[in-house]
Amino acid sequence: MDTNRRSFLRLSAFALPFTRVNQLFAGAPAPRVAAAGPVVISTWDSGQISNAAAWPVLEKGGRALDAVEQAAIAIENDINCCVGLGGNPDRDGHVTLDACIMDEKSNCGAVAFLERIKHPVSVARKLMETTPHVFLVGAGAQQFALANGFKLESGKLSPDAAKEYKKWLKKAEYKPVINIEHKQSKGHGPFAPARLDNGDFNHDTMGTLALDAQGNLSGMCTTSGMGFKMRGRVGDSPVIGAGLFVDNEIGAATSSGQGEEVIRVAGTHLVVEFMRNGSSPEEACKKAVERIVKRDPERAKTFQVGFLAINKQGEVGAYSVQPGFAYTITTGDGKGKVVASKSYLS
Ligand code: SD4
Repeated sequence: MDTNRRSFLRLSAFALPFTRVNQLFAGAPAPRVAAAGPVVISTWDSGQISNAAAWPVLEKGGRALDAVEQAAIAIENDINCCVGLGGNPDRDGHVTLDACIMDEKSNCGAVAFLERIKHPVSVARKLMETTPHVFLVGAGAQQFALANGFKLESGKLSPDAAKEYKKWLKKAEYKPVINIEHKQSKGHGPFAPARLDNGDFNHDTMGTLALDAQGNLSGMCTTSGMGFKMRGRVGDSPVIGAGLFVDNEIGAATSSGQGEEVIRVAGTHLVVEFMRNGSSPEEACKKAVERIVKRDPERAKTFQVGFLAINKQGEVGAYSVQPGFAYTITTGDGKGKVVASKSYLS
């Protein structure tokens, strides 16, 4: 099995190849849940790890905000290609993390281009709760984290990431050269490839949305971003309105995939606005995907974007550009169930 596969596939009793998961749940109706009960949803099948950490908080009547933070911490602790310090590095060999969090009062916090700090989501929450600001990046974000007691980690790549980086360096022939961007206008050259060598799309960001027993919504999004990205590149994940948006009157949305495409349309804000205008979560995600595809239908064949949403009634839905996107829902019995998303392309 390729080292980039989500690590839960290696660890979990649910260890099914992803295509099998698709087959199992393909065509399953979008689950609807009672407004009174808590529910948590996370992107991808690896959302089982996040939901399992969020559920105990919700089950005890805890706050959605605490639940989504626990969801993030669990996946940031896991060694996988795409979230946390074990993820794939940028093209210069450094892992840089992006994360954000948003609560039921539209408080939000975000960090981006953060290095050597294990839990960017908790730094984002600290920023939200203790400062007047919502977004810190790079050295400033790290300085803030250290000043607040977060530990500086070694910066060493995980064995999987080191191996993948070595492979990528060979293929991309990447040598830091001034203005290399202009010299490589065709293909990816030294840039992040849309797909990894095993054919998987180059991303698996974790976005989690929760509705608690009090009927309040919160969300988070955490990622190491596109593997082998340009140094300093920030995607949609930490951008409020792109990778995550929560409006406690209406609903919440998160995204995974090619961040640049999501930022261009303020993707998750758009999904929530479609819900405000009467769309179900799935319809709202579909309309946002259509907005992205419309801009350049030919190019849309080359990338993946998936949206996941929940409304105030606890109904959930997803939609993606390409097949293969999935989400995990946990409610009622506390067991995470993986659901395949419908997609624009087949
Ligand atoms: C980004 N949306 O940085 C993220 C990519 C992703 O796992 O999904 N990463 O553009």
